[in-house]
Amino acid sequence: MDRLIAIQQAARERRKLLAVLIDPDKPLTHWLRQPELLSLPQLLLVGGSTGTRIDDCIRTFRTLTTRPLLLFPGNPAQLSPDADALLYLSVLNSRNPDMLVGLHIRAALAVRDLRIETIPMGYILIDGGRPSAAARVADAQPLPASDITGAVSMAVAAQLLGKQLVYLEAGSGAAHPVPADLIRAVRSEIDIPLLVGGGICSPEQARAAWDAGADIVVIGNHFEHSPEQLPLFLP
Ligand code: 1GP
Repeated sequence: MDRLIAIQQAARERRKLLAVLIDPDKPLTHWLRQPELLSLPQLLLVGGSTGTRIDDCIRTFRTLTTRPLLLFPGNPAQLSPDADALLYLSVLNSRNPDMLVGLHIRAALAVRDLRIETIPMGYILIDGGRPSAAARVADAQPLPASDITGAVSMAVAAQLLGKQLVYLEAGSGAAHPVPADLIRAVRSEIDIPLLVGGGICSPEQARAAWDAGADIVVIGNHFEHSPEQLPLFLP
């Protein structure tokens, strides 16, 4: 099934989704020990700021779950033909043109030849209260969490540029998740589905993001330490 259509349909029907982020460079044994947990979130994102062992990771998780596996690459080495789709993301507040379009051009033929669904996504870094690997790797200056106009402008620009998703990212392990007022303002100005992640480590924080208008909440770190809590976070 077309993953983007499924996400758009869920957003239209106001069905909230949980995505678990799997970083191939981190220990994955907790998932191997309890693979049944992987059937609980609606989506699995695979990638990280620096990781390279994507192919093996996708193949392993393919044997553990039937859930869609979406590539969430930090660099063009993080591609795999065995994924269900690729989030072809541009870091909109990067100062490095490579992160906006340069890497995409260099990887374009390889991406086309993967023959998997490719979903253009605007990725917006919001200050989460501590330096993030995503901001470092992307050479981006995260927007202050109070800069609602800036975030709305970036998200609307993403939509006008033809992106199909917008991701508000506070950074993995953020001290503060993206605030609800910022999510709400962005949600009210765009029509495309909205992902929110970074620093979400309680069911209440996940609920607050969904209630503010996130269609998909993305959680990585917390489930690396406490995968057994996954059932508590379901939308
Ligand atoms: C990072 O938004 C994701 O790209 C998830 O962040 O690891 O803090 O949950 P956490």
